[in-house]
Amino acid sequence: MAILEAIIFDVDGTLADTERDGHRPAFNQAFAEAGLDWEWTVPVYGELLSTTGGKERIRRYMDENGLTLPSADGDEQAAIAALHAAKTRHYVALTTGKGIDLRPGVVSLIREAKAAGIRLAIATTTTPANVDALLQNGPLSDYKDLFEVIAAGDIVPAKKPAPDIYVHAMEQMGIKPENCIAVEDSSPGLASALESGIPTVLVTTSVYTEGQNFDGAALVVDQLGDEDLRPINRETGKPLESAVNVEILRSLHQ
Ligand code: XBP
Ligand code: MG
Repeated sequence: MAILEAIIFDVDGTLADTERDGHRPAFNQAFAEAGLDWEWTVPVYGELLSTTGGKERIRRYMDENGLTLPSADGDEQAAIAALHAAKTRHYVALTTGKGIDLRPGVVSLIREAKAAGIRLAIATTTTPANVDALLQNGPLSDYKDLFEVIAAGDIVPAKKPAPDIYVHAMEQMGIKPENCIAVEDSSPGLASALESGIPTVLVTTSVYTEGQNFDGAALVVDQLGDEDLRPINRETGKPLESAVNVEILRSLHQ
């Protein structure tokens, strides 16, 4: 029987609800700064989220709406990259300024797992600077000591739902998929983790992902929960006996 040795966490939607009030306004600020009249409303952004990665999302929006970006030398990909760099600047300012709270139960599960000798890593589509901005000032400000690998952004060319980011994280750790659990919030994230060979995926649904299909997940709950907020099992509609803890993860993994 495989032993649970590591937990690999997604970031956006999983550690914090960053999409609607973090990434989305940062994209809109970058568009306004560039003199574009593009506006990603809450529902429009929800549609666009099925394309992971900010540059890829901008490209999709342009293609679907017949839009172009002015570029000095005709290099549209460079123009997208520049627009996205501005978006990252706005996201970093937004998250390091007023900040975005981590979701309930995230800090306690990470600390409990670390104390139990379980290895921790991150596998995310988002830009590395965004992970730093989200975590550096909050209750996981020692995140560089907690997570032994932070696999993020363009380190792999194919983003979720491709398995590459999880494969990359596990290669860096020198660990086998059967010894890992992934924690995700979205169906592209679930697909990425399963396709990488990780058999056990816990899904904590987030603002934009509540209605998605999570076939193949070991457990789908609305949140990790804490003493006051028990997670609701989406399949049964009933609360778990406690917040998601290491004991629950070990039994899921078996
Ligand atoms: C997260 C994403 C990211 C962020 C923006 O997906 O799709 O693209 O929305 O990040 P996941 P960048 O949680 O599945 O990793 O703009 O930095 O690409
Ligand atoms: Mg996510």
